[in-house]
This record gives sequence, C-alpha cells and structure tokens, in this order.
Amino acid sequence: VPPKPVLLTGASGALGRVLTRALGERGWPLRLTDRAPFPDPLPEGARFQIADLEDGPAILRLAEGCGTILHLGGISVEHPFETVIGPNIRGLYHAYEAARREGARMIFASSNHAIGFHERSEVLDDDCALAPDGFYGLSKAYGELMGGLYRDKHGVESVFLRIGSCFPEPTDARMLATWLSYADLTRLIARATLAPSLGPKGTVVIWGASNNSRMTWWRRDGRDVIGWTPQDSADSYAASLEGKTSGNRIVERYQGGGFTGLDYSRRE
Ligand code: NAI
Ligand code: 15L
Repeated sequence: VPPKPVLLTGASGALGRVLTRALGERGWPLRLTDRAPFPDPLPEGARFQIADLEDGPAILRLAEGCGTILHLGGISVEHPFETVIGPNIRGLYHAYEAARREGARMIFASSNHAIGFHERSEVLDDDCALAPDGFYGLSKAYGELMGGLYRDKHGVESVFLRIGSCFPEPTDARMLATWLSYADLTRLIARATLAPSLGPKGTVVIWGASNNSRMTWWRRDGRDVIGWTPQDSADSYAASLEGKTSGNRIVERYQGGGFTGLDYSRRE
C-alpha cells in the first residue's frame, strides 16, 4: 500500500473503474475524480469528487497530500483537435502542475497512438521517434514531452504507459499483438506506483501489452526498472481472431490500426 494517497483522474472511465476496484480491494488510499459521476460503489478508503480537468485550482486542491497522480482522465479516442485540446493538453498541464506542487510521481496513461504511424514491420525501443496517428495520439506525444520538461526543470518523476489495447478480451487480429489484460494493467500500475526509484533519468516508458507472442513491434522499455512482467497472453484467442482484420491497406500497415486510417488523405 502506498504511504500517501493516490489521485486517480478519469476514475469513472473504463480503466478507472477497473483500477478503483482492484486497488481499492488492496486497501489503497484513493482520491478519485472525473467530470462524470462515479457509477460504482466506492471502496473503503476511497473518496470521489467531480471535477473538470480544465479547472486548474480544483485539480491542485484534489492533489493536496498525494504522492502519486495516476492520470487516466481525458479524451481516449480520436476526435477533432478542438475536442482534444482542453481535456488532454490543458487538463494534462493542470495534472503536471499538481505533481510539481506535491512532489508527486506522475503515471501518465499514454497510448500506442503516440507512435501509431510506425509500420507493423518495425521493432521499436522506448527511445523511438514519436509518430502520432491523429490529434488524440498527438496529445499523448505532447504529454510525454511535457513529462520530460517537468523532469528536467522541476525533478518530477513520470512513468509513461504506452498502453496498447486494454479491454476485457482481445476482439480483433491487431489485438493479438496489442492486448493488455486488466490483471496485467493492475500489476503494472502497482509496480509503477510502488517502485522506490525510476532510475537515474527519472522517467521511464513502458510498452503496455501482455505477454503476446505476436507482439513483435515493441522491445526495450523500463519494465525492469519498476519490476513488471506481464503474465497474461492473447495467444489463446489466435484461432478465433486471426482472420478478423480490417481489409484496409493503411490500417493494416501501421501499428496504430484504425486511427491511422481516419481522415487519411495522403496520396501515395
Ligand atoms: P475512458 O474514455 O473510458 O475514460 C476517460 C475518462 O476521462 C472518462 O470517464 C471521462 O469522463 C474522463 N474525462 C474526459 N475529459 C475530462 C475532463 N475534461 N475532466 C475530467 N474528466 C474527463 O477511457 P479508458 O479506456 O478508461 O482509458 C483511460 C486512459 O487510458 C485514457 O487516458 C486513454 O487515453 C488511455 N488509454 C486507454 C487505452 C485502452 O485500451 N483502454 C489504450 C491506450 C491509452
Ligand atoms: C487507445 O488509445 C484507446 O484509448 C482505446 O480505445 C483503443 O483504441 C486503443 O488505443 C487501441 O489502439 O486499441
């Protein structure tokens, strides 16, 4: 159990609810927030408060006394620029200002869409070039850059979780590579929070996928620094899902899948 409270933004979303339940059962001191009401019973030791990430003073107040900010809140799929910028850029800035003020560690739910325009034939390490596949992915890339700024200027530690596809089960062929089980996510968040140090650099990138044998795209990352090893695998779904592809040339070429093909107008 972490010694100081953990602020969880995006608590009412899919992954926020999973983590609230799993970490709540372990007795973690949770401060939950979202702009939408929390739909489940609150675990013992948890508090929930409605807030918009765009309300900076509210986020600073919520973070008071917290040792970790688990930042899941924001727009979580591709949307127009004007929809993304408030929650994912201004909101993220407020979360980082809170981390700076509290000396808290930031665990940022980044995404594979920050690097989605790398081809599936490429093998990426944690220092690969950012290659966002839309305005959503761009906001995640910006978030990782913001984490670098807050590390270099203010000593704020960050774990950047480049989550693949975190759902109850994989549902298409791409997810045979990108799937992250809820149990592996929970273990990952626990290690990211409890690891005593993030190493000399102060920031680590983690590829958020389970132990899937088709995950040949992502290689070196900071998992040894925090002590995380994925235990689940999408492999047992291969027979039923391998034929479930999009049939779209762009979507199948790039790691980001469906988001890469949205509003795609480049002429070859
Ligand atoms: P979700 O969309 O279910 O949850 C996001 C939550 O953020 C929602 O409850 C929403 O109300 C809240 N939110 C949005 N704008 C807000 C604002 N301005 N102020 C306060 N709250 C706001 O998304 P999900 O699937 O739970 O993902 C959680 C995080 O993980 C997101 O940051 C997402 O980008 C990231 N992620 C998720 C992946 C997945 O496979 N589920 C893959 C890669 C990244
Ligand atoms: C994400 O970043 C999204 O939040 C999620 O809804 C999925 O689209 C996931 O990536 C994915 O790439 O499968």
